[in-house]
Amino acid sequence: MSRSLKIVVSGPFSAGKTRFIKTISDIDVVSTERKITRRIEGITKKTTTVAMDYGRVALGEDVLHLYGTPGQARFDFMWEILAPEMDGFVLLVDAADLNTVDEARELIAMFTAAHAVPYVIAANKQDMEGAASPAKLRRALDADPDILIMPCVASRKTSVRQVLAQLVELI
Ligand SMILES: Nc1nc2c(ncn2[C@@H]2O[C@H](COP(=O)(O)OP(=O)(O)OP(=O)(O)O)[C@@H](O)[C@H]2O)c(=O)[nH]1
Ligand SMILES: [Mg+2]
Repeated sequence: MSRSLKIVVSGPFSAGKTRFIKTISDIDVVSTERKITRRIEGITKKTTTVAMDYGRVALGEDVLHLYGTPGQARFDFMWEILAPEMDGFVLLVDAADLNTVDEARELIAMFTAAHAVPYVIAANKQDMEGAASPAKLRRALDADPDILIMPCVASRKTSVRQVLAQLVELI
C-alpha cells in the first residue's frame, strides 16, 4: 500500500541537510536560506537555513515529505514545530568535521526522547578527504550497534536515495 510519510532531516550546522533535500526532491525545494551574518570559524558557505526546507520525493510506493531543520542552535525552536507526527528522521553528520559529534549526539537524544520513531544516521561528505567512515563515526558518537549508520554524499542522488530507502524499510 502506498504511504505518505513525514521525514525530518536534522543534524548540526552545515552537515548538508539542505543539500540532501535539494538533491533528491522531485519538486522545487522550498527553503528559507539567509545570509550568514556572524563569522563562524572554518565556514566558507554564505547562507544558512533559518526556518525549514521542504521537499518531496516518490520512493517506490511511498511519497516522502522531507522537512529540513535549521542547524544553528538559535533556531532550535523549529525542531518542536517540525517533529510532531514525523514517521522517521535522518540525522546527518559532517563526517569530515567530527567537531560536531557532541551536538549530533544531543540532537539524537532530544529527538528520540520526545518522539520514538525509526531513524538512520548518515555519515555525510564521504567524498571529502579524511571523512570518517560510518564505523569511526559510530565510535565517536558512542552509538549502539543496532543503530543504522550509513555512508552518504548529499550531492549524489543515488546516495541520498539509499539512505532514505533504508529509513523507509524501518518505518
Ligand atoms: N563535499 C561535500 N560537500 C557537501 C556535501 N553535503 C553538503 N556539502 C556542502 O556543505 C555545505 C553545507 O551544506 P548545507 O546543505 O547548506 O548544510 P545544512 O546542514 O543545510 O546547513 P545549515 O542549514 O546552515 O545548518 C555546503 O557548502 C554544501 O555544498 C557532501 O556530501 N559532500
Ligand atoms: Mg540548511
